[in-house]
Amino acid sequence: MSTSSWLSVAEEVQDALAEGRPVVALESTIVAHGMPFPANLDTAREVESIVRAQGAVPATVAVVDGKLQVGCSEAILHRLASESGVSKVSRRDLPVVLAHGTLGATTVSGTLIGAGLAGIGVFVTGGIGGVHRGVADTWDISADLGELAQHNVAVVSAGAKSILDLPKTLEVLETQGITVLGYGTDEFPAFFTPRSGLAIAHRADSPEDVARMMRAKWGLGLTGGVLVANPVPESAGFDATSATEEALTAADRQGVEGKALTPFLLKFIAQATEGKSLAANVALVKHNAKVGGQIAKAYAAQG
Ligand code: PSU
Ligand code: MN
Repeated sequence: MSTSSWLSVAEEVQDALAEGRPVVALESTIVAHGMPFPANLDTAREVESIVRAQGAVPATVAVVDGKLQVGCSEAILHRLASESGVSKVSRRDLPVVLAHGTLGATTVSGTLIGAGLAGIGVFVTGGIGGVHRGVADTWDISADLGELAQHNVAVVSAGAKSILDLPKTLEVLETQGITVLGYGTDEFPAFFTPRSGLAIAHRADSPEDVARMMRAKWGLGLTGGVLVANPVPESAGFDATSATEEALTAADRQGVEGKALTPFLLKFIAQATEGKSLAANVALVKHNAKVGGQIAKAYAAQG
């Protein structure tokens, strides 16, 4: 079914999909570029085991040996977390990294392609990319937004990253027809913190509720994603507003742009907050993994 010369789906993942059992896709840019070693590796492993504890099979996506790999071994996770020079891969980069056979970490956008091709309905990340602040000058809008519109995948995310222009990010999500659901909230979460002050149109209060909306959207034949906006737990939330301002100023001064910008900002904020933002990031990803595993289970049960 899902293995071609450019795509490889791990056997465990293929078996689960064939039998209609729950599967959760996971991205790898957060491992290679979003967190420092060894917190990145510890988090990647813990996220996989949280997904398993909910009764779902984890499928970390990456580019390995000339294939888009859906479901990575422990050895590959270790390489993604520890090697330097791992590419950050979205749709435009995929052909190059595949052709060269080099190691690539997929962003939310790249991971959506793998999940879509394999037929995985639920995907867990930390926070999606979106419209960057200063977009009028830079035109920097994450490929995540366009890709979310193209695949029948529900993405569990702590809103969008607070380094972004969140009102404009919500506008693009609406234009692209992406169904944004506040998970137990009426407000769009802001990554490190549960609140942004921005109201969203729809909410869901249980995994079954989300799964039913996924079934409704795709059952009707509507293509495109569902964004489950799951707030960081209150106790783990952290206000990184001033560190974010500092990070944006530093990026501007140093001329950091393009694909380097998001990793630069996350690293700067983690250093400026002495690891407090990193702790919040780890906590929100783990929380998303739990909720994502539950949604995958409910989705499979409704199939
Ligand atoms: N969530 C995190 N940390 C991250 C990311 C998400 O907690 O590093 C990554 C995702 O891979 C997302 C990417 O797709 O950041 C966005 O990058 P850009 O803004 O360049 O599109
Ligand atoms: Mn960008």
